[in-house]
Amino acid sequence: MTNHWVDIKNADLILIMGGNAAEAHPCGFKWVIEAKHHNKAKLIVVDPRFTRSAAMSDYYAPIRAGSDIAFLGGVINYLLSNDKIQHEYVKHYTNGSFIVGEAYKFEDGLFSGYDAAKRSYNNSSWAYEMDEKGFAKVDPTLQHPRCVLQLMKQHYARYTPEMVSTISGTPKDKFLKICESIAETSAPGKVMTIMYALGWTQHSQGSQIIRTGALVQLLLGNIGLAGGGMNALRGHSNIQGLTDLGLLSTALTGYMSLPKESEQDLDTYYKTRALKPLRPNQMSFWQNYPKFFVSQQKAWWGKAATKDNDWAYHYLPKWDKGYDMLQTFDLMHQGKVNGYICQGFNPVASLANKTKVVESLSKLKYLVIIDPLETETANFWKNYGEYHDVKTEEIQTTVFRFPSTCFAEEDGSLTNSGRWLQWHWRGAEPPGEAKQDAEIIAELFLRLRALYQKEGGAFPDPIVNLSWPYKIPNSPSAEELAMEFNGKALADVLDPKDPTKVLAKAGEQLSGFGLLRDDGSTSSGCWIYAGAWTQAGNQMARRDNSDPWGIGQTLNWAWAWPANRRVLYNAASCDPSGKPWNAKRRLISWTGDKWTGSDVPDIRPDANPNDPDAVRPFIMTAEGVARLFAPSGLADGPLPEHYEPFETPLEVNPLHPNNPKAKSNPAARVFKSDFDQFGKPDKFPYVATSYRLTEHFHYWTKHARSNAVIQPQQFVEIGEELAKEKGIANGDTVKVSSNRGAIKAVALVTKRVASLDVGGKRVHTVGLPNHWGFVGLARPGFLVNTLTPFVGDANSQTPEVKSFTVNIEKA
Ligand SMILES: Nc1nc2c(c(=O)[nH]1)N[C@H]1C(S)=C(S)[C@@H](COP(=O)(O)OP(=O)(O)OC[C@H]3O[C@@H](n4cnc5c(=O)[nH]c(N)nc54)[C@H](O)[C@@H]3O)O[C@H]1N2
Ligand SMILES: Nc1nc2c(c(=O)[nH]1)N[C@H]1C(S)=C(S)[C@@H](COP(=O)(O)OP(=O)(O)OC[C@H]3O[C@@H](n4cnc5c(=O)[nH]c(N)nc54)[C@H](O)[C@@H]3O)O[C@H]1N2
Ligand SMILES: [Mo]
Repeated sequence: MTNHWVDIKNADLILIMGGNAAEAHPCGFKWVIEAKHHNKAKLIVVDPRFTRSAAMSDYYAPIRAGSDIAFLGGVINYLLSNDKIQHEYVKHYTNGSFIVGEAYKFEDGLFSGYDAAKRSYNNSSWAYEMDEKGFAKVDPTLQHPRCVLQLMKQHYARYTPEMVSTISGTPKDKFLKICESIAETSAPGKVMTIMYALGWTQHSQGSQIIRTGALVQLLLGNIGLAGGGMNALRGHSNIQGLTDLGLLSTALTGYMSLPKESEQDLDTYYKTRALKPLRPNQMSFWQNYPKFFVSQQKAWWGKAATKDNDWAYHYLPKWDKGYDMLQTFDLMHQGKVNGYICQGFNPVASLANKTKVVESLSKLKYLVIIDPLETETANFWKNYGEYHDVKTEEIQTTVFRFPSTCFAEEDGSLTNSGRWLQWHWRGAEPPGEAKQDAEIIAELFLRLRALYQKEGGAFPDPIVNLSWPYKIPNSPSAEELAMEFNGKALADVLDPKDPTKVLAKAGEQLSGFGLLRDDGSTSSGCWIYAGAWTQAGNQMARRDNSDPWGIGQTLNWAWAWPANRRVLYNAASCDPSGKPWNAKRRLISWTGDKWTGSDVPDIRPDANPNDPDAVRPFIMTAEGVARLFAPSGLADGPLPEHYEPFETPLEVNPLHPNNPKAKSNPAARVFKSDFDQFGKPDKFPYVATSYRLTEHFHYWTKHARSNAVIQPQQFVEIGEELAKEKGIANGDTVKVSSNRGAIKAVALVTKRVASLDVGGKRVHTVGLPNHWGFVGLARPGFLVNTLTPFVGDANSQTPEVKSFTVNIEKA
């Protein structure tokens, strides 16, 4: 989230699209209700199904799964062609005025620089035009034909209301009604918030869908303001913490990234990360990258990370390809993986294309399961009749099971969607032989280290030199780990302006990332968490919910990264002179000599907005402003473009009917063996999507009797029109099949799933709740991921499980 849960109450308009907060985030959804009660806010929901969120909305529109870029691109076209943008904001706070080089082209559905053989882009032609001083050229009048705003106008002119309706199936009048409401928030004092989750992420173009939402918000001037923002509703209670701590295969902590294979030395690595400003006087905050990076290396390798060995840079693996789940299981499928440690993960149930996943696990020598529960993955080798028909005698994989605790049995902090780190205390002792995850990993590490110490091996240094400072080596405590993430001074940290002044004494916990240094004198396991556990103690355990400004800015409740800031880019909540766009929802303002207010300023506190070349609010970009057009950073284009899902009922992409290369995301990574696994519309004519129910949490709660009773077995939702066509009655058993497999379930015939007119066809949707399987107390059944395709988003590699195609028949 750019903002936070409580802040939703400040919105004038709430758009829930690509998520179903009432169902999947029922506790957070109460802030939507608060906004309606206290702020007369309106709620709009756009979803293929009339959901529990839709039931609370003021306006609902259906959409075909996988077509949100067409819808939102149409909103952009509406805003630009009806002059409903926040002019001052766009001019000063976005790159709308930046001039793009002559080499940039968009033709026939492809951006310049496409390499069809590699299915990837070389983005050099997307760069800005530069001046002699090395700054990007701008046209403050926004009239230059190659300035970003003009390029956008041209790009989205194709997204007419008719085209939107053709692609997404949303009736034109409903689409236009929503455009009108959204456009009202272009007034400087009005804000819309966007709440989204997996309905946007789980697509082959998921990152670009989210970007299109952000573009809408930037044109409206809705980012950085209370009640505004782009608000990703995160999933598992600590999935925000997972990404913060760099647990993705190409990430390091605090959104730093693993070196690539082409970056064999530290200087090359810094070159594309510690970027100089692209406009005069901007902060380009990532210039501090070396401070964060060296401090992380010191936390990981302590004394073994020295200036002479480039702070142990060579201990880090170089990224040849991402090892995301799709890649890892594809390698496993090719027989290239011996062992797999599966911690808190049930891929047989949750990953796409169950058959491929089970075949992959069958090729392992060993599989380690760390989980409090019995799972489909732990039992993948067992035959469960028609639900899971495997030949046990042919599977040679050894499965080790380590029972772990769950969150209620341990202390620690969880980071919520609003970036708040909240400390929690254990509610019970772990049962039986269960151990905490940290203890299990510590035991594994200590034994591996002993082996490397004894036997050497190809490259023992990163393992034998790993810093392991915990009091009880086989049981690091949550407190110790939290203090390590925060970071401490390894030598006295001096004030660069006055070296006689000591800002932190050697051995002290640091008060924030401003004290991190690139000379080895500080360590911090995760720079954005610096400030969470200072000399003053555990800031995450704070529980003072006083709200002096009355807008939910409870700065003494827990601790938010970065720097306890609650709303990111909050300097954009003021006009270019530093005055709030809306004084009633004041986050910060310029007092003449400093920034102050109800939040921690997201700008240098003394950065005068009235200076020529003033520091702009988007301090993380080298531009200082937000990017409507992204010259770099995205694999699949500088501006979002609609492409069809890899499985679609349409024969062509209506925007590019004559270019088959531009039918589906041309830069999405698809493995060769999966290409021919995609279904065609003649056999699989219906759009399928999968989703959650409040009554279950993924595949855990089918182990709990009460949940198993309230939602006992797999069902599929279909609309009345499709049911009639197929002769299916409510309660019938039906077979749903894709090109990868079939499941049986009970049909729920409902008015809530609409049939839509798409690309000249009548398109029906089949809705698949996720939660059942063949292990647990609920009625045993099939796994929905038997049906889903093995293809991921071009940037995040998130599998496309929200839009694929199936057939349905009475069983
Ligand atoms: N009770 C409960 N709560 C949970 C979970 C749970 O299992 N149970 N899981 C947690 C986790 S890990 C996560 S990630 C979150 C997920 O939170 P959400 O993303 O909100 O949950 P989903 O139900 O997966 O999907 C949301 C909606 O997206 C819609 N949708 C599908 N395709 C599209 C599309 O192309 N466009 C649009 N506009 N909408 C589409 C679906 O119809 C569905 O209503 O929930 C979390 N909360
Ligand atoms: N078709 C389809 N597939 C999907 C989705 C979808 O919408 N549609 N959603 C996707 C999403 S967003 C998600 S997050 C995934 C979820 O996929 P998974 O993460 O694989 O599934 P879960 O059942 O949430 O949890 C995995 C295991 O973690 C265990 N666990 C709980 N607490 C702890 C702990 O403290 N320590 C350890 N070691 N284990 C613990 C649980 O017992 C459970 O067995 O599914 C994805 N798959
Ligand atoms: Mo999730």
